[in-house]
Amino acid sequence: MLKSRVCEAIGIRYPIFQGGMAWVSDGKLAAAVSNAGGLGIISAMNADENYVRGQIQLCRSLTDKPFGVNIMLMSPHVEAVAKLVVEEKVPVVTTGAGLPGKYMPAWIEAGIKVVPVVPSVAIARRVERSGATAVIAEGTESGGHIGELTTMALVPQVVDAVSIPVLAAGGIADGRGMAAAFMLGAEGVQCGTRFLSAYECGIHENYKQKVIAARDIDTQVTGRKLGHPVRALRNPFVNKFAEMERDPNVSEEELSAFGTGAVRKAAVDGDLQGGSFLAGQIAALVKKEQSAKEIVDDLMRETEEILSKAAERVFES
Ligand code: TUI
Repeated sequence: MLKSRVCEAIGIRYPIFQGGMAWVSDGKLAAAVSNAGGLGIISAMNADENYVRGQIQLCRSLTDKPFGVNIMLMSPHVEAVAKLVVEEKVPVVTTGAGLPGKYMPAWIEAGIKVVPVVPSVAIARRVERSGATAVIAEGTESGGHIGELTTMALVPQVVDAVSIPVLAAGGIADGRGMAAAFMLGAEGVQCGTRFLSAYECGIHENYKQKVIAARDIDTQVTGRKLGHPVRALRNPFVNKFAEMERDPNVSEEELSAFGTGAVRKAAVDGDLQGGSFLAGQIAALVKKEQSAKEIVDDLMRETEEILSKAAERVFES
C-alpha cells in the first residue's frame, strides 16, 4: 500500500486529486472521484457564488468524503467565492492562475486546507509561508492556463524548496507518470485530462471523443500575447486564435473578445469549430471512457506495481 503524507493531511485514501477544470469539474464528477478514494474538485471557474454553492450542495448530496473547490483567481467573482467556501466550510481549496495570499488567512482560520497550484519555486515558498497544507507543482504539459517549466524540471525543485507535501501535475495520466512523479519526490498527483473521459464527467460527447482521438502532437498553446498561455487541442478555433495573435493589426481587446466563451462552447455545446477544447499533452494516453473509480483504481494498481518492481526493472540480478 502506497504511503503518502497527502492522504493523512487531506483525509483521503489515495493521493490523487482530480484537477479543477472550467466547465468540466462539477459536483457530480467531484463526488465520483472522492467516492473512489481520491480528492474530487469542483471548478469555480468564472462562475458566481450561487452556481458554486449549488455544485457544493450537489457534491455533498452524492458523497460524505472530503472534496475541494478550485478557485480561479482571475475570476470576476473571486471575492464572493472566497467568502462562500468559508461559509460552506469546504474541506479543501485549491487555487490557480494567481497568488492566493490575501485570501489564505480567512480560509485557514475556517479550518480549510489550502493547496495552491504553483508554477515556480518562488511561489511555492510564498504559499508555504502563508500556511498552505500542500502545493501542486504544475508543469507546462498541462491543459488550460500554464506556466513555463516542465513537470520533470519543476517538481524536484519545488520538493527541495518546501517542507510541505508536493503533488505533481502536468503530463500524468497513468501509473507510469504517477510512479515517476513519486521518484521526483512528489507525494501525490493531480490529473485533469485523464478524468475528461470519465462516465461521470458531463462534458459533451464531442469533447470526450476529441480527447480519445488525440495524438501526441495535437495540443497547441495560444494566448502568450495576452500574458495567459492556454493549452488546448488543435482545431479551427485554436488555428484562428494563433493567426490573430501573429497579426500585428489585431488588438489585445479583439483577441480577448474572440476567446471569450470558447471553453463553454467546447464543454457544453461540443462545438468542434468554435470551442476551446482544453487538454494536456498526455491526452493521447486517454483511450477509452471509464468510471472515475476505474480510473483511480487503474492509477493506483499501476503505480504500486511499477514502484514495487522498480529495482527488478533496472538492475541485473
Ligand atoms: O489555473 C490553471 N489552469 C486553468 S485556469 C483556466 S481559466 C482561464 N482561461 C483563460 C485564461 C486564463 C485562465 C484554465 N486553465 N492551472 C493552475 C495554474 N496556475 N497554472 C499556472 C498557474 C499560476 C500562474 C501564475 C499560478 C500562480 C501564478 O502566480 C503568478 C502571478 O503572477 O499571478
